[in-house]
Amino acid sequence: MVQINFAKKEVSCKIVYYGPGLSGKTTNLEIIYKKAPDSNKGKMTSVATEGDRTLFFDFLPLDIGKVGGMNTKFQLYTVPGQVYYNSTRKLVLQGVDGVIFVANSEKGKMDENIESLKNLEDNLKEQGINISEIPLVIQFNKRDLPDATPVAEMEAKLNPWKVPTCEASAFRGEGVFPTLKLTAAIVLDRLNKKYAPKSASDKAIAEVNGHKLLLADFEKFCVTHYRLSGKKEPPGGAKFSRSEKENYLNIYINNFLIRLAAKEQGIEADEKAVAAQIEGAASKFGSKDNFIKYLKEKNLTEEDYKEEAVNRTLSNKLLAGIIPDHRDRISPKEEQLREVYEKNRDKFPGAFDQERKKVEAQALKTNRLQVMEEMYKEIRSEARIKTYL
Ligand SMILES: Nc1nc2c(ncn2[C@@H]2O[C@H](COP(=O)(O)OP(=O)(O)OP(=O)(O)O)[C@@H](O)[C@H]2O)c(=O)[nH]1
Ligand SMILES: [Mg+2]
Repeated sequence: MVQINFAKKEVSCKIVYYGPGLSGKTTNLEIIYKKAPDSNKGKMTSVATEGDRTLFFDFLPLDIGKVGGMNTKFQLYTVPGQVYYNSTRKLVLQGVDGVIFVANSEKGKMDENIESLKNLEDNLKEQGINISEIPLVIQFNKRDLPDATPVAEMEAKLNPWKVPTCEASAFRGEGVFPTLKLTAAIVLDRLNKKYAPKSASDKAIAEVNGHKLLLADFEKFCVTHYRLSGKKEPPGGAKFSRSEKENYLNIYINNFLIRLAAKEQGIEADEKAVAAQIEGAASKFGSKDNFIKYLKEKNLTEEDYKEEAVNRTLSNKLLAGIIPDHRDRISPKEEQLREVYEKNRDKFPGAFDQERKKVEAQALKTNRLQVMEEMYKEIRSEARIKTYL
């Protein structure tokens, strides 16, 4: 298990050399020990060895210096390859971060390689690790032997996952460091992905009922909304004050909640309704062509407006669902009509009876808007919202 000590700025990763007996695992470690600069290596320990057979394990701590500001250390281990030391292999494999499988290229050793690889897969599985998920590099060792099994055959039989491989002649010191470097790079890359600060692309601006709203999407929404409002964009692009952002975020969250509520109720923004929305907007520009020209001038596309049209469609449909409960409040009363008429005489120059239809339409719009506001408020009050503005 990667150990990270943030106070000491230290990272330590465990790499295990695995493979059948006599494939050259201990030799790999011996070469590293022999060739690594003194300042980088600790003591190599071989625990219980008989001749050149490892009975327990070999261990070599290696200091590879600063990586990404952290002092990075590797703990290198070998397992005993002989079949009957499996409980020791399981023990050594505990908390492994990366595996180097040392395969023996010697003629006639293929079955042992396959058996050992299968054993690795099983032992990892016991730890809940899928072999295709852990950093794994296969070393084809003993390439110096004249009758070594062809690399292509070893690839075919030992590497169904297409993990990186290295050819080596460990006892000549060839391929040992390339194998280790390759493995270290994969382990560190994995570490980086896990601990690196989140990239802007998955930073959240808010969480709504457990859903993450992405900052990048929100920023795009702000610009689109700004452009749709018809304001002229300054040369360097629109910049927003905090209160403007707060305002946009409110709308953005409302839109999201509307979509959630619609989904819950099985309400969809069907093509036809959305098209009608767009047509409605376009009609104010005389024709659809004019509308699209207008959007283009504002650096917008019809697709940008479509987002807005979908929101409006869903909002209207949700509203339609609750209108029966509010019929009383929505259909304007005589008193309200008089009031609207009197207050807006510039818009309604004719006599009341003449203007009645228009007055009614305006009052209806006002009332619908009010109910819609309340609907938003209610949906919002029930939502769990966290913002990170
Ligand atoms: N020809 C050849 N022999 C090698 C090579 N690497 C290691 N050997 C020899 O193979 C034998 C076994 O090597 P070890 O490194 O002890 O093997 P191991 O994988 O640690 O074996 P166990 O500890 O039993 O699991 C030794 O005699 C090494 O000298 C190589 O690249 N080519
Ligand atoms: Mg050994």
